[in-house]
Amino acid sequence: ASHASPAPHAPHSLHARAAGVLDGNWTGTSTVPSRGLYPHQWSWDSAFIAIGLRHLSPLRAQTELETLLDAQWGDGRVPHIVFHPSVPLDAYFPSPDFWRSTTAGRTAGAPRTVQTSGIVQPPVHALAAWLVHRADPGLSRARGFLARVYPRLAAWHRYLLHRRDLGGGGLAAVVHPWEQGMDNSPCWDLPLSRIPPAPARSFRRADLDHGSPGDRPTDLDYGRYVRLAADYRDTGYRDGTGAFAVEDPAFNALLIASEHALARIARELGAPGTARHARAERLTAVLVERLWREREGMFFCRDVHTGEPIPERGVSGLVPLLLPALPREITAALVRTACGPHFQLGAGAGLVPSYDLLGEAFDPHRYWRGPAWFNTAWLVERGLRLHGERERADALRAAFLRTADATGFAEYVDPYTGEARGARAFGWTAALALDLLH
Ligand code: 9WN
Repeated sequence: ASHASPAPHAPHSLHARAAGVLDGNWTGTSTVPSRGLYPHQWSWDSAFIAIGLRHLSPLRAQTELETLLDAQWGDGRVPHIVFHPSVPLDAYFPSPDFWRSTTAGRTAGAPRTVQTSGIVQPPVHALAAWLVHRADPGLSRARGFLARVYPRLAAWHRYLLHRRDLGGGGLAAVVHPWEQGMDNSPCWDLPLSRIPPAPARSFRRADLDHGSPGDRPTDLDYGRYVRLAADYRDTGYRDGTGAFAVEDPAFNALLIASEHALARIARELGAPGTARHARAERLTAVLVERLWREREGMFFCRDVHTGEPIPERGVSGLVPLLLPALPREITAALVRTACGPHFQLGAGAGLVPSYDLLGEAFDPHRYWRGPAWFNTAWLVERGLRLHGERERADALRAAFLRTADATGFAEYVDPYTGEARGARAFGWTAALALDLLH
């Protein structure tokens, strides 16, 4: 634990303001990413939010994860959105009437009493559950927190490692850009180019009520998102039939990190965790074998339909740095790449751009095509610290806190200037700032 703020609980401190954001976004059972733009519960947001909330209220952090896992489907998938019934349908698109989880998702075991989306997001949850437990083991044991979440998290990982092994090589594939969480990353341009867009008049983009069009994905991207999601829904959310399938390094690295966390959870519950640790190590080797690019010094996505690597440098290709079992020469190469011309860690705003600064598709303002995001900075910071890169980790942490503070906890920022883009008072920015303050 480190202490970046001398007076973390002073009334107007960064700590107090971050806590204020999380209080303002709390609904009673979970936390919304943003009151305006994202007024429901999002899967990987909740995991990051729980990691910060544990420093304010371990009970709320446990509840955050429990609420999400209560919406798990019978086949093990954890939906990427859990809808709040009291929020008007037109506040966010796609809304429950688009996903129709309770009818279209019936065969896949969608819950009957809560409306959800039918796709998933990165599995940060077991890692979050373990960190939440560690914040207050007494409360966690008294409430039987780990005993209750363990079987659900195990089923979640089983779903990803079996039903989503669409490439047959042992990694999980995402079937929609929203699943990977970096919606309009240039990494998706090639596989998305094969998808005929749904007509623009067939849907209404509620996001443009809150976000500036230049900061958000384009209408063409949205047409393709809608087509892919509607096709998936129309098969009853059956896996293995869709036109888009990609093995992504960050998604799989988070699954592996969470598998290590599940091993610790198993041990805490009195079962040996050794088999799970061994599996996480095997998966690390598979990740390297399938996605590592020695020449570029980073991981690339792989298009399952062509079997080819996708030649774009996204921040997702640096996230595996957080894995403990990576070979030393790979962690060294990742650090060199992060600090090199494509990502310039330590320069500009001091965060990590979401995409190659030298890439043709680079745009400093458009969402995941260049802006720096705080969750990826947190993940890279963790990786740097794990592999002994203390000075670089300290600098990244300082830049994170400075920028979160200066932007009112922005959703993302211009990677050169640190200027705020997207939503403010954003959930995971506040939560992860809190985490880095402890
Ligand atoms: C679609 C909630 C989510 C994040 C994603 C981010 C954005 C949604 C959107 O917001 O995606 O899921 O409407 O753009 O890309 O990572 O989880 O914060």
